[in-house]
Amino acid sequence: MRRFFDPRQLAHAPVQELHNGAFMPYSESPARARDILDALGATEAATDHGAAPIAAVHSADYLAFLASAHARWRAAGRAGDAGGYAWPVVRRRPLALERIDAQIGRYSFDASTPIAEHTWDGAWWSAQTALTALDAVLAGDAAAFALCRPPGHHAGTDYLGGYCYLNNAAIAAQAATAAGRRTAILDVDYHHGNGTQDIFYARGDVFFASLHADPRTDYPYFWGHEDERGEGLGEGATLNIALPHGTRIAAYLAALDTALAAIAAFAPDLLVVSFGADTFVGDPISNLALETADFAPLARRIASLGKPMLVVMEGGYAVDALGGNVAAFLGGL
Ligand code: OKP
Ligand code: ZN
Repeated sequence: MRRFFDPRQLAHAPVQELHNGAFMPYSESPARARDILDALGATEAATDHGAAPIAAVHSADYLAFLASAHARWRAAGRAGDAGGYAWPVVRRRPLALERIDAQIGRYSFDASTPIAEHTWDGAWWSAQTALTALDAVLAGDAAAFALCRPPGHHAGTDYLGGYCYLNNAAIAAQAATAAGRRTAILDVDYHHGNGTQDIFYARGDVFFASLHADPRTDYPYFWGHEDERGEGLGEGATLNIALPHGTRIAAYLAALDTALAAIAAFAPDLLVVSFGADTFVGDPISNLALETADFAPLARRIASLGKPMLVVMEGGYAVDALGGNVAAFLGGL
């Protein structure tokens, strides 16, 4: 299987500084990609597909914001990485504000997603890596792996959050759809892929299924509840399965079978898998209980759908085990 990674993704290297001057450990680090690369060996770089496939998912105003946010933060006399701390959520009317601090609130939903000097470049090449791996699948490969980093599944049309800036899986799914493939997305990261869900929520042409920790107990809290099933033309094209803490592989595979049956009923001809290894028992920010050896049967079960498959990397924060977990998953394909 061809595996894609672009070294320019490493340029995104945020250091989160809190407003009291303390530094917060930032889980989504370049070391994650390095650990996966050590386990995978050789990878192929991305080719630049330009802005059009990204603009097919994200709004022009959001992209202009993201590309310029760090420079404007600095121009406003601020130090460190740009980060949100005030959001227009409580009965506020939509306002077109110029102040960078206000715009960060407008275009984000959490305080854990700093915009560093080279975030735009890293996110750009992460998306291009997904598009390049998609090309291999469109050309006939049974599967391809995009080592995307920063991840993408929490980013919506016009917002960042959850360490995500550009939604790599959604950008690839949209490009596959534009290429005439009926596309389903399966999200098996520990966290609900709220951005991906939002992007396709009112559309019936792309199916979205997600297995994740119950949002009543886990981030991102405000999405991923099982009664969220899509709306309008997308009614029934979203499937959410919420799992309790401590879920092990047997119960996980049973839930996966439910998602795979729904995907099979949609009859896609291409599958995008948002793969997070943060379902691992040793993950420092998560609470499911999959073992390294579980990732191969998990991947095999997904592959049993028999659809051409693009695997896009999302989360996974047990850095020392991450490469082994990813290798186990890819080995199972
Ligand atoms: C990204 B992905 C702050 C907690 C913030 C954010 C989790 C983002 C996960 N103390 N948690 O889905 O792996
Ligand atoms: Zn996650």
